[in-house]
This record gives sequence, C-alpha cells and structure tokens, in this order.
Amino acid sequence: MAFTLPALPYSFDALEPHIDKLTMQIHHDKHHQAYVDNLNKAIDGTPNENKSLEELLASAGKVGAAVRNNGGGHWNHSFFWEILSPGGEKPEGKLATAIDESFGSFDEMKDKFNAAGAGRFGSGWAWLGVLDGKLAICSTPNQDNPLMDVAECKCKPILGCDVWEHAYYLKYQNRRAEYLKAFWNVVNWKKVAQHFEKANMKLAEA
Ligand code: MN3
Repeated sequence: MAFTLPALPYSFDALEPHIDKLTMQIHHDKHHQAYVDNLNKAIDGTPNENKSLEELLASAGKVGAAVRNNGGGHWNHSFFWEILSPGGEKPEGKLATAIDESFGSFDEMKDKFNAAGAGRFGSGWAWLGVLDGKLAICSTPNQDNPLMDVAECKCKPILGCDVWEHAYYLKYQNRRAEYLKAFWNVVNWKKVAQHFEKANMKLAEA
C-alpha cells in the first residue's frame, strides 16, 4: 500500500506571521509530497512495500539511503504539521511539571532546544522527547529521527522542529535563530501533551 501526503490540519496562512503562507505551501505541497513520492518509488516491488513507516524507520540502517531519507522525511513532516497550530498556548499539567523537573524551567528548555536546532550544522531536526523516564533534547542530521536504529539519540519524540533552510529561508533567510524563536508561538501543546502521555504509558508498561 502506497504512502500518501496527509492534509495540513489548518490553512497555509494559519501560522502567519511566524511561519509564512508561501513557505507552508511549498514545504507541504512540494517538499513533503516529494518525500512521499520518492519513498513509494524506493519501496515499490521490494520486500519493504508492505512494511509500516515505523518498521521502515526501525531498520533505517538496512533499507538503503532512499528509504531512510524519504521515509524519515515523510514521518518527520507528518509529525511536524501536527505539533504546529495557530495559537500561543503554553504547556500545562503533567507536561509542564515534567519540563520544569527535567530542565529547571520552560524558558531553559526552550533555550536548550533552540541551541540544539541552531547548532545542527547543515540540515536536520531538533527534538524534545522522553528518554529513560525523563525529557531530553537532541538533534538529528538530514531526515533522520530518534525512531531510527541509526539515530544518534533514541528518545520517543513529543516535539520536533525542522531546521532545514526550506523551512524558514523565504522569511528569515539565514537567521535560523530567529525562526527557532518564532516557532514557539505556533506550537500545538495539546498535541505535544498527547505524545507525552503516550510515551509515558509505554515506559510504564515496559
Ligand atoms: Mn522540511
């Protein structure tokens, strides 16, 4: 069964002025579509074509560069659209407590996340995730993510930010740090809290 591009859960201009309409249009309709198309091409007629995306990522080191890069691209962007929303809420409840316990404060967590995103040389992602019953921050290169067997960090991601230039260049040009600062205005904390709940449950069951 071929993978398909998920619809954006809001309009292209919904994240203005923090993430601009044209960037969202190109990012979703062109970049993400290309990852989906190239992933389908890479698995077509191979033993990988009946595997779930999660199964492909878990064996990213063995499935070849095309599946690793485009499978990662498909998963990362599907996750990214969902953790964004117009708004400007803040984390609440258990998630807010976990952030304070793991990093000292919400502001310290944001600083550490922004440093991970700004410090990623070239293209990649910054992540906030659950690791060993705590929250942790890390970054991955290219379209790698923490679910991959080859990942440098193996957390269960609850929040991620795309720091490829295509995610911000039209509005922010070379100013990645400014984009990372603006990103916090459009985080969907309800969705992040759902990921957090799920990650916690898995840890408790393990
Ligand atoms: Mn991208």
